[in-house]
Amino acid sequence: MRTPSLSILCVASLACLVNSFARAGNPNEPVVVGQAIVRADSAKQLAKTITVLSQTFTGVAVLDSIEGRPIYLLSYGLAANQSLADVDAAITTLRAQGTIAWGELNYIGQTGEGQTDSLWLSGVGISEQAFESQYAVPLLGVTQAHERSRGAGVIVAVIDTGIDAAHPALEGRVSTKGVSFVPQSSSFADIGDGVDNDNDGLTDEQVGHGTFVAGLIHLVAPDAMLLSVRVLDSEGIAGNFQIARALAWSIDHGAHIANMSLGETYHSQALEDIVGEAKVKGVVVIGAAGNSNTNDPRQFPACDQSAVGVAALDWDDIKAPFSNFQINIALSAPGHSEFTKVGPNLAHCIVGPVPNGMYAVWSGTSFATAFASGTAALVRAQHPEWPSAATPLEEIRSTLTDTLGSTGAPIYALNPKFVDFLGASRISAVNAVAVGPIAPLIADVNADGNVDAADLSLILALWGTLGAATRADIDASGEVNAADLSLLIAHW
Ligand SMILES: [Ca+2]
Ligand SMILES: [Ca+2]
Ligand SMILES: [Ca+2]
Ligand SMILES: [Ca+2]
Repeated sequence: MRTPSLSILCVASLACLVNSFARAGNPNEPVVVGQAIVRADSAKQLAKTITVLSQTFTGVAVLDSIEGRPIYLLSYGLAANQSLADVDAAITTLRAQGTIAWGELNYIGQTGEGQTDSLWLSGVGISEQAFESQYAVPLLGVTQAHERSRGAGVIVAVIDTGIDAAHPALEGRVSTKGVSFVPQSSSFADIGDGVDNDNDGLTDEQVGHGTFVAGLIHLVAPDAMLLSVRVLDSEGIAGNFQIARALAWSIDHGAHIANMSLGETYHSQALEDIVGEAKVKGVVVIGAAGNSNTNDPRQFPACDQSAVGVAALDWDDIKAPFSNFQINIALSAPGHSEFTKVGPNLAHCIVGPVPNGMYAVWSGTSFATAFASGTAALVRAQHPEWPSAATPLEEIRSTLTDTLGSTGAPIYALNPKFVDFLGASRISAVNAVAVGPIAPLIADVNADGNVDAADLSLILALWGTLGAATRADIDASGEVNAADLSLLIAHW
């Protein structure tokens, strides 16, 4: 665990993260050497793929798959005279022959903050009070928004470094159903391993990222349940295969919104497939634009046509200096913090929880993304009837995005150099929830405006139900049980 420090915020860019491989249009993309991803639509095609690759490479085997999808992680070994270009060539041949639908190297995604070695800053004065009163709260109209929605009944998957569920800021809104896709760790908590896994001189430098993001979502949507889908390691890094798998898991476990405060400049087919599936199934994927102050290369999933990309602004709705800006970005939200010679100016800071009950300040498009996810959760909670005839599953994403975009504050007069590159507007929670009806309260299982015997009947009728997403599973634990009954009684 890193010692909190007032002295570190940005460390100069250090050594390259992992082995790099130059690929057309994507120089210096980091990749997990020894792993490739393929989509093989039948067992016969998969077997043929293994056979063909084994003629060229050593150690070819299926390492893993994405549950319920024909997407496989393969291993391979390279001889001294072979390179990753040879793997790419073999994949291209398999695809041309129709043996696989597609294939790719296992490129790496990470937090925008990890890409630029931006670390959170904790210390004296960064308190719960600073968290609750941060500038984003009045800017977005969060307090007034809660008069119409608090996000009840909505599940937000936080696909990140894990969540410290015991942090007081999260008030029991972290589901016990979380998961970890980080190798050698089954805990979905936001913890380090004491190892500088990416050899950049910083140990566990992105621990706290998921907790910080979760805290901001919860600040905006306090009655939404958070699902910790831990996929980024303690340095904030994961292969594409695991990132796509984490999103697939979120879809399968009832998430309405998937917060992806991470990105990569390689346009992964694996991730594109699952983001497309999310859209069709009504799960809204919200991704960070990235922190490289560029419009090229774009980051994914933020710039995927089936996702919702978010850029970062400051306290005056001016583009944050680091924020990427792209035509594919849908929305903007606050994500910048001001630092002076004597420390952070808390009146102009993004403040969030970090493990061990602490609070910290941070800057990044990851945090703009979290505010957008929280606001999306407020609006989603106003529509327990979705999918409906008017809003079918595949239109939930566009309906939500249009609502957030059309109700936000205009930003282009303030950002004339970035017209059309920061999304439709800066989101406004209070204006977004003004459009729809008042949302049901937590524990209003049948969403009729009251918490009463009718809701109790539903819980009893569904008692013991496992897995399937139902509003009777109030705490999103994956089971309708005594914990849900306790919540019902508490909110009667
Ligand atoms: Ca490191
Ligand atoms: Ca580590
Ligand atoms: Ca009710
Ligand atoms: Ca439950």
